[in-house]
Amino acid sequence: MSTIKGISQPAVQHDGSELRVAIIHARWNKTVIDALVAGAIVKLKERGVKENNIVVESVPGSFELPLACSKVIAGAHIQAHSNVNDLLGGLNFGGNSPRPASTPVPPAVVPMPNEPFDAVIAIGVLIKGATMHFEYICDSVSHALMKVQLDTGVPVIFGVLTALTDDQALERAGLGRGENKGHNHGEDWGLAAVEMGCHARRWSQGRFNQ
Ligand code: DLZ
Repeated sequence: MSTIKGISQPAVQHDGSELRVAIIHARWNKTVIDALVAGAIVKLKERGVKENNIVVESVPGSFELPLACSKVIAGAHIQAHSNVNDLLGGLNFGGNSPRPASTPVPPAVVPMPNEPFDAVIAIGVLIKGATMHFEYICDSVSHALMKVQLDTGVPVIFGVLTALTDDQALERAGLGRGENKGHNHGEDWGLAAVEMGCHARRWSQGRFNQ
């Protein structure tokens, strides 16, 4: 039987080519995490996000995700306001004067993207165990991630699976062990990051759909 559940496609295909996105993932339940992170990256790139505008950081468990998202968002703002060229401006990498033969060729200065993040994807996999740990972490992490996005104004995509069994988690990463491989939700999170990143830029400029 078909289902009525699920997301409908946006009216336009969002262009991520100008966006900078961070993926922060936990390392608990790594098999599932790896598939979700890979799925998110595939869709970010498919929507045009450039490889050097995708930052991936890991933390031990899902409980650490909110603080990590908050710090990474704040760090990128500081990075954006410090001018890398100013820091290198005093250095002379050769100029016009001849270089002695013994002097090593200086490395090329690779421009680092130093823009704030347009969106952050927080990825974790919580699988219920025998104790109440699961309930406490699910509840606190989901509230805290919501708080981070409202406090910072940067979209935080909720990529935290809260599964009752291993199989539920595997199926939500497209790794189902039965006939039903399931769907990789990481892909949806990548698309959501591009869509929300584009919306947030537009809305913050006071531009709205007619
Ligand atoms: C402790 C714990 C447990 C029991 N289960 C999970 C889990 O299923 N998924 C996950 O991401 N993290 C788990 N953790 C670790 C906590 O999130 C956290 O890293 C530790 O309690 C240290 O703060």
